[in-house]
Amino acid sequence: MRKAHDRIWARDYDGHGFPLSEWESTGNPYQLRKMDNAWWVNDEVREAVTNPLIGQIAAQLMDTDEVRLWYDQAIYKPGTGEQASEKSGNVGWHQDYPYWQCTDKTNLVTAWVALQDTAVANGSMLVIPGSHKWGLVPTSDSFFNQDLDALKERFAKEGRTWNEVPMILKAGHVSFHHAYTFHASGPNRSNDPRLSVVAHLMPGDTAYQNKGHNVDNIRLLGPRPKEGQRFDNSYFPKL
Ligand SMILES: O=C(O)CCC(=O)C(=O)O
Repeated sequence: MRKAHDRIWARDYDGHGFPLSEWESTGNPYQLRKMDNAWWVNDEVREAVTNPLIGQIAAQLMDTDEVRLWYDQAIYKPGTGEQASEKSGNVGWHQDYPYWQCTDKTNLVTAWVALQDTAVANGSMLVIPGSHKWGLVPTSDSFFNQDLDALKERFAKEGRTWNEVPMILKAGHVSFHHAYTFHASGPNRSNDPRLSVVAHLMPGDTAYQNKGHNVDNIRLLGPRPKEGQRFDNSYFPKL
């Protein structure tokens, strides 16, 4: 899987497809890299994000008997070494669901696969337990805002217990979070990149509903998606 990451960033793609968008270097070596729908161009990623065991666990969490892949991400958080003030690899406190308001379900889950032992020192994900019960919080589409303190100030309001828990994982472990769970990740202060592959998963009968915020995935339903149309074609494989 780590080699698969290398191949993705080197544009060494499997098959004859190509991704919705390719990774472009900004020239900043500390910048977070990610590719959505990496499974289109990489066999190892495809195998991981359509893994039946991950599907079985997600089915229990979502209380459904069928699970489909919504999309995946390959994420590369460069190591900053001693550059303590470096923030350009941060992922801001956010919820996933604001980005997915084109779906008629809200109980989607994400499986986050660690490709090395992962702890706070190398930029593990942080989560706020219980935040999945806060519902959709306005302006929480803040993945790309790298100021974690400012975001905490914005979201840690009265009545919301803000307890930051690091997801400490061994290589190959998988964590799961709900689409409303607040999560983020800080700097990777190690000398090695923090690699992960992420599967965003949905109940098998999830359909398009226009709630005012679309993602590129809508295009995968065809030129004129209709409300109620299920995300059940080959872009959304069953686990
Ligand atoms: O990898 C990270 O630090 C954040 C990942 C994330 O936002 C997600 O899996 O939903």
